[in-house]
Amino acid sequence: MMQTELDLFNPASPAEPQWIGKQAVVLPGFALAWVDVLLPELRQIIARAPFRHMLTPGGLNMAVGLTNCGALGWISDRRGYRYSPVDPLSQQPWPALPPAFIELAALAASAAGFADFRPDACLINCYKPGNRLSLHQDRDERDYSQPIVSVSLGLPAVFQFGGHARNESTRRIGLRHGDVMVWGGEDRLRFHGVLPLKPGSHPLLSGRRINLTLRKAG
Ligand code: MD6
Ligand code: FE
Repeated sequence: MMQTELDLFNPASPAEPQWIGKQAVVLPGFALAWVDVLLPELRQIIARAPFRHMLTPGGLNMAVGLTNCGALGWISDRRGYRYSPVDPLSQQPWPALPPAFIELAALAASAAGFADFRPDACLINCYKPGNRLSLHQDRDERDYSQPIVSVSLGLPAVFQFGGHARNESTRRIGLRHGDVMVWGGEDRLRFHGVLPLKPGSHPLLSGRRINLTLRKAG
């Protein structure tokens, strides 16, 4: 079946919010003005809590590199998926959420109609060419009434946005450097994933895509 792809890659398309659900929106370029602040913060976080390939409960290493900042960090191992206040690699608390991450997330959430969003966790994913994220739901957080704010940096990716059952058809959404996606409410538990990253070179992040997802986990 043909799938329609939102044409966010077309530079001629307006940088206006693109609603992809009743309570899910892409804010093209929303984070561009923040990149100069976000990248140095990211470098410091990664120096203390490096990207690693976590083990799935099934015993496979995830292809996407992963780390966290904030009071809680999302982890996976043989025992399952959960949030932990401690980095299992260092046995230390995760690096703190930089104030700029919190401000950006709160501003984006309010632009999407979610007032007073205050994240306590930021999952940081690092994709290399060929890496994908299979369809999943985000359901390890305590309060599904809180939205998720996702910030895309580096190489562009194609995001899959599905329904409330794994077998429902998915829509494809192009996400570029600086795009922010916010989703919550009735769209909060939709299945979603990322198609294999195409090779490329980004001026700031070279051959990588980094995605931040800011959540209220606890
Ligand atoms: C990614 N994002 O874009 C992976 N989950 O690399 C997610 O899995 C995600 O972007 C929930 C809400 C927004 C997201
Ligand atoms: Fe997710």
